[in-house]
This record gives sequence, C-alpha cells and structure tokens, in this order.
Amino acid sequence: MAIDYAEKIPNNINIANDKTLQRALEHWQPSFLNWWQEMGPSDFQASDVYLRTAVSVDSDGWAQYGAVKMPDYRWGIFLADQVPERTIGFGDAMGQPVWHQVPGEYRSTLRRLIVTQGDTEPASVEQQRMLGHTCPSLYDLRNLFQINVEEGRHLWAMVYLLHAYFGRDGREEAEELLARHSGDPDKPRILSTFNEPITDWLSLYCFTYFTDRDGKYQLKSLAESSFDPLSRSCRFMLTEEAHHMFVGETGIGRVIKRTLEVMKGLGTDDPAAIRRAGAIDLQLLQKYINFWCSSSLDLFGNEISSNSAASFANGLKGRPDESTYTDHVLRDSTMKLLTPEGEQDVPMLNALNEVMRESYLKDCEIGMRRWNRAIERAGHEFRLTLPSIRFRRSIGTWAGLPVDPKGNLIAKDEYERRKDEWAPSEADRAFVKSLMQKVTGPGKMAGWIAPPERGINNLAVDYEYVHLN
Ligand code: BYC
Ligand code: FE
Ligand code: FE
Repeated sequence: MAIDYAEKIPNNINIANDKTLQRALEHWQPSFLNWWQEMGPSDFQASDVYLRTAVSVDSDGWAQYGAVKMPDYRWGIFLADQVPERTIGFGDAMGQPVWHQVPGEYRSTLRRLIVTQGDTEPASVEQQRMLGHTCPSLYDLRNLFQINVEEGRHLWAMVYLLHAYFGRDGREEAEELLARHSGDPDKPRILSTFNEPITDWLSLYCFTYFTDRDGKYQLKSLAESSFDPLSRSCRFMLTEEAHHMFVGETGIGRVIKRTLEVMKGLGTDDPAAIRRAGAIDLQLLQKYINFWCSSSLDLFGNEISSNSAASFANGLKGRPDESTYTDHVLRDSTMKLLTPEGEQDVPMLNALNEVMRESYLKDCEIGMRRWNRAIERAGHEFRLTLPSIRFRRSIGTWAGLPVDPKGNLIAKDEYERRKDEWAPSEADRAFVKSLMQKVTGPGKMAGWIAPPERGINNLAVDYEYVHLN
C-alpha cells in the first residue's frame, strides 16, 4: 500500500480508519517535535538538507530525495507489506499462524522488547546532537542528519506499536521514551552504549559501523517475530539501516585512506609524525574500534540468558535470518561456551544471545577485511583487528574482568597499566577532538579524512548537500 502524505502523520496502514489510535498518535506528535527541537541536532534546524524520505515500502524506488528543513521532515509509520498466511517460523509454536494482536501471556515481554528497541533510537540522536558543529564536510553533515531523522522515524515505528497494541501502558511508555535522555544521571537511556557521549566524528563512524550493526542484528531477530506488526515494522526499518552502516564503513575507510596518503607523503609510519600532520594514526583508530566494538558486544545481553530462551521458545524473538538454520525449535541442542570458569555446555536456547553476538562479529569482519586490503596495498604490515568477544565487557560472564584485546585473562594491575594501549586515553580523545574543525564549503574536506568516492543519489561530491540558513 502506498504512503499517504496528505495525512498529518504519513502512513501506509490507514490509521485514519482507527480514530482513537489516530488521536492518540496526533497527541504524541507535538511532544515528539518538541523533543526534536530540544534534544535533536543542535542548530541547523533552519538549514535545507538534501534528505531522502520514504515514499513506499517496495525494495526498489522506495525513497525520494530533496531539500528539506529537518523540523519539516515527514516522520511517519511505514510497515513492510503483510506476508499472506505467514506462519510462526521458530520456537514451540512453529507452524501456527502468526499473531495480529498481542497474546495476553506475552504482553509484558513484548512491550519490554519494543520499549528497549524504541529507547535506542532517540538516544542515538541525543548522543550525536553536537556533531554538526564540527562536521568534516557538507556531505558528512548531510549523512549525519539523514541518520538522525531516520532514527527519529524508528522511534515512531516503535511508538506506533505501543499505541496501537498496548493500550494505556503503551501510551505511558511512549511518553517515557521522550523523558529518558542519553547520559542523564537521573533518567538515562536503558542500554549502556546509548549513554556514551559521541562528541567526535571518529566515534560517529565507529558507532554507525558497530552499534548500528547491532541494530541490524536486533531488528533482524525482531523481524522474525510471531507478532506480525512488529515483524513488519522491523523489516522496513532494516531498509533504512543499510545507509547508517554505509556511513560507518566508508567513513572509517576514508579516514584510513587519508592516513595512508599522509604516511606516504611523510615517508613514515610513526604515529607521532602522523598526528603532527593532522591525521589519525592506525593505532589510534584501532583503539576506537576496540572501544565501540566491545561496547556494542554488550548490547546482545548475557551469554547465558533465560530471557533469550523464553523469547525464542515463545516465538517473540528469533535468530537473525532464522530461515537459514535447519533446527528451529532447539530443544535438543547445546552450545559450548567459554566462561572464566572454563568451558560449559549450555542449552542452545539459553545461549542465543551469544549465537547472535557471534554472527554479528562475522558481519563486522567484512569491513575490516576491506580496510586491511587498503593498508596492505599501500605496503604496510599493520592490520586492524576486532577485539576479542571477551575484551572490556560490562555484561555477561566476562563482565569487569581484566582481559586483553586478544581475549587473554591477565593480571588486574597489568590491565590497568596497559588499558590506554587498547582503548582511547584522555590524550587520544583530546587529540581527536583537536582535529574536529567545522568545514562547510561545498566540496571542501577536513584534512583528517579523504573525500568519498561518490556523492549521494548520483550527485557530485561537491554538491551543496546542506544549505546553511
Ligand atoms: N545494558 O537475559 P539478559 C539500535 C539487562 S541497537 C543494560 O542477558 P536479554 C540502534 C536486560 O535488559 C538495537 N542492561 O538479556 C543502533 C535484563 O534486564 P531484566 C537495540 C542490559 O533480555 C544505533 C538483564 O540485563 N535493540 O537499534 O536476553 C542507533 C538480563 O538480561 C544489557 C535491542 O536491543 C545492556 N547492554 O537481552 C540507533 C532489541 N544487556 O529484564 C539504534 C530489544 C542486558 O532482567 N532488546 N541487560 O530487568 C532485547 O532484545 C534485549 O532486551 C537485550 C538483552 C538484547 C537488550
Ligand atoms: Fe534505528
Ligand atoms: Fe541506525
């Protein structure tokens, strides 16, 4: 079904047919816009930004591009098309028809999953709100704002589900989603990564590479859900997500490209010399990767989790790409898990957070290989690596333990002594911050990052992607 833009809230689900729901959402809309003004991108609200807006949910030609002032962005509710006669694809009720309403016994668990997902979306906008002031180019500034408006729309996607299917508590949760704030000491966001500040663009690229990719995996697992409206919402969100990870992968790739140019020009790989030349040495990039990758690994929850077992068995949350597995019930299988106490056999159902975490790490490898090829082609021995799944963890059996990036448990004092080799130190952060100077001439680029290979939607790289008003 096409998206109706004549409505106050654009949507492809005919909310005009349900006046109560429409009223409730129209009541929430001004709170959202208020939140956007107060907690969304600082300044730039009057600028014309070359943004894409969803116009249908078909895979080809779903978006339209044009200059928009961010507060006029048409945030709406778009669900992927219903799959006729869809049946439950995993768990104990495998093969039965999917649910079009929330089963009473799963109400609170489903609400918790939707609230947790919903909470991350505005959190990321809050985390990134100051970045516009230090953008490396108009191209990057536009990409930041594209991601921000879409994360705002992802919030709408979850708020729709809360309003449409969870009655009064759903409406209360929707209010709370605007009341918690990233890093707020009294009312923080739910998951730890979303309370980390993102005050420099290297962190933004790492966040969009690693943390938006956690989003991809969580959304894929919720897209398998037997609760059909959740599945359809998440399927369409995934379409938008690809660009967020693209910004991360190409952003880090461009940082590396620039660093390699500087190394070639100077004829040295000495990090201090590279820094003096205003570029980011690969060792420093590695620390940022270690930081954001390990933080994102925590987002999958505990290795051994009765929540994950129940969510899977009951059909609420599947594995990403569930149809690629053969066993969809998992009552008889186990998984070997390495814990600090040694190897343990864990019922597979309880180990699903770890299964997801491992498939996520495999996906993270793909970009790493591409970056390393560029380093290799330039004739350098250095290779970027992903930190061990056990490094710097705050959740799960390895939480708080002194583990090095290779995964070895080491002495606490050695860890303390060496942790600045593995994650950004204050001095590293201060250096990165010193590079962050706003560059806004069309086609101009900050000195620490190479220009992109191509522009957005076939436009030139030097197109004026943001017209500053
Ligand atoms: N921080 O059984 P356990 C995205 C809690 S990113 C704080 O191990 P479970 C995006 C947990 O809630 C995708 N608390 O975990 C990216 C539980 O509390 P209760 C976000 C944590 O339930 C970029 C207790 O510890 N989406 O979209 O199996 C930009 C024991 O939990 C954490 C989702 O996460 C943590 N890291 O799984 C914008 C999907 N980890 O219930 C957007 C929805 C665990 O005992 N959420 N806890 O009070 C879920 O599927 C699950 O809630 C979790 C945890 C994966 C988070
Ligand atoms: Fe999102
Ligand atoms: Fe995203």
